[in-house]
Amino acid sequence: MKMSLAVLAVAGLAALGSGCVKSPEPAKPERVKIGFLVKQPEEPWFQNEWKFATKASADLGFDLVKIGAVDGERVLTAIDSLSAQGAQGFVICTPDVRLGPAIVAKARAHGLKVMSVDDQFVGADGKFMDVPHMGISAREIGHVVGKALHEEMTRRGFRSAETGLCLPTRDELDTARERTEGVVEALVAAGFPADRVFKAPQKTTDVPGGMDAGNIVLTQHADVKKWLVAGMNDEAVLGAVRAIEGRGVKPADIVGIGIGGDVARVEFERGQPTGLYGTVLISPKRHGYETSELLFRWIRDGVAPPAATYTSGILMTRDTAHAVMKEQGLTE
Ligand code: FCA
Repeated sequence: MKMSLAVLAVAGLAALGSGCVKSPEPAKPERVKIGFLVKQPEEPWFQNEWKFATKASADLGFDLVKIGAVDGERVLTAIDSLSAQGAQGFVICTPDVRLGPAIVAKARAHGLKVMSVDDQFVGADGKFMDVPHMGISAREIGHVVGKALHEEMTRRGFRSAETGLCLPTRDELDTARERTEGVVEALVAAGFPADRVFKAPQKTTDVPGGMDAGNIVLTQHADVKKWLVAGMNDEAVLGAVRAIEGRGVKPADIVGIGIGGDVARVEFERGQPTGLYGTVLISPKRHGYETSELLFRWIRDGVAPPAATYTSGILMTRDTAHAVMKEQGLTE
């Protein structure tokens, strides 16, 4: 039952006036229910975030509603539906960071707490919004990729003049732009010529999106003999690597290094090495479990999450993947 504002105000004044009126018993805390919305539910990274969020809900005792929200309309309907189901908040990787103001407005209207994960909301002024966030330390991870690409090309004896960096980009998404800028910064700092960096924008952030961008680069630079490949995630790199392999370039002449781990792990299990040489392993456990836990504690205990948390990554290659994952507790 909802009391009108006027009734509440009168009751409040009466309580103040009497000085000793007992405040009503606090409502019995309901069981916490939170939503976890992701932009690309089919991507292994997001599947794993959900998996670890589910683990948190079981460990800590709250209800979790997983929602694939692939466009703005679905995000906004999902928030209404979460509120109708009695949820008190949600974690979200939004399909478009510029939806931030609309998401926050709707969450506020329903009294829901919101935390962003992976992709940080951007306000109308173009700045990151003041919403608790957990993302990866994108530029540093890009540096790890760039340095590793250079080390491997040197080890294989590629000459710069015959080599190109094939780089699918997604500059409208900050975390993606910082990753790919970081790659180029480290590669150029190590001595790779800036004019051998060949970029193409990705329309979608999945394997086909990486492949299309890769094909554009390949068409424009058909003379390149050996390829380094980087991108915002494993999918982007794998797509571009497949495009290069599809033109008959041997895996020995391709050094692709992704960011993620889940897609690369499957690729590393293939019998023969492919152009996907390595990846920077990032943590869906931290992004799924910790964000849910932070939101849960915010709702239950009133403890707000840190303003921003940026998680790190670890380089692994086909040869070291097993050991790295074991060390991270991700495999036997
Ligand atoms: C973004 C990407 C995902 C993943 C995540 C950490 O949301 O789209 O693939 O890399 O950041």
